[in-house]
Amino acid sequence: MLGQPGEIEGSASLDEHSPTPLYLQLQRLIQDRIRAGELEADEALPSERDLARQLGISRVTVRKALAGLVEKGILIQRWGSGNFIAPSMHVEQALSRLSSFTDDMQARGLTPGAIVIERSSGPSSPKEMMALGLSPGEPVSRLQRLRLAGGIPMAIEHAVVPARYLPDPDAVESSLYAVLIANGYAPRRALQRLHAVLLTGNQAKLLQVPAAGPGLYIERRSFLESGDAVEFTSSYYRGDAYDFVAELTIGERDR
Ligand code: 16G
Repeated sequence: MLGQPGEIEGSASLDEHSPTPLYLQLQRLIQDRIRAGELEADEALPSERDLARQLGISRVTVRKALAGLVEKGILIQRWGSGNFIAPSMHVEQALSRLSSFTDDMQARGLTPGAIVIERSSGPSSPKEMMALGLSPGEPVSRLQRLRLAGGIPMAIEHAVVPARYLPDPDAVESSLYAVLIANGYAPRRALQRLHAVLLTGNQAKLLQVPAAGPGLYIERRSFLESGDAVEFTSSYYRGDAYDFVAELTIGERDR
């Protein structure tokens, strides 16, 4: 295993004839091992020199791969003792700031990502209609995505947007907010509520955490400057990934 200097299973999976550069292949190999639970938080990686020797690649390539993973927050470098698997994906989000997933991750130096699970459009359901304050049957666009930070799944998000603000859910390639802003419909204010849940088997599988593990359910309703609702998003976050931080100030009355 990668964590045991001297033996690396899967060294055969680096293919020097592949069009994918070797450093990217090595990054994937390490990330796959983390996902599979074969490399655990705080586990040390073999030294650069050992990895290079065992995989039959140059130290420069190994260094480039590891530096990329450090940048993504997947590995941490401890001065003088080498590279370790980062303790866990732990991200703080200020509860009082209206930001997108993409902004939040970029602000932490993590690469945001999204895997689309489902896109659809059609007349709003009664629940969507109520949440967005729409007239009966008014069309909506829906987008269900697995959100990733540095390749690690963080949340499953289900966004519903009135079709007049997002006529085509296919228009969202990476950031929903970027598309809304580009269309002139920037979310200005949001109401958010959250509570703890136990993740279902399917959710846990997507988030790559143990089944029935803890999760956070978060609902966000965002509004335009005009006061009209622009999104209703319900999300399931991995319980170990996010810290929501709220700043509290004393009320006028109590001063
Ligand atoms: C955040 C929002 C979500 C919004 C998404 C847009 C929470 C709990 N939710 O994940 O409501 O739709 O950002 O992100 O923070 P995007 O612009 O990267 O697609």
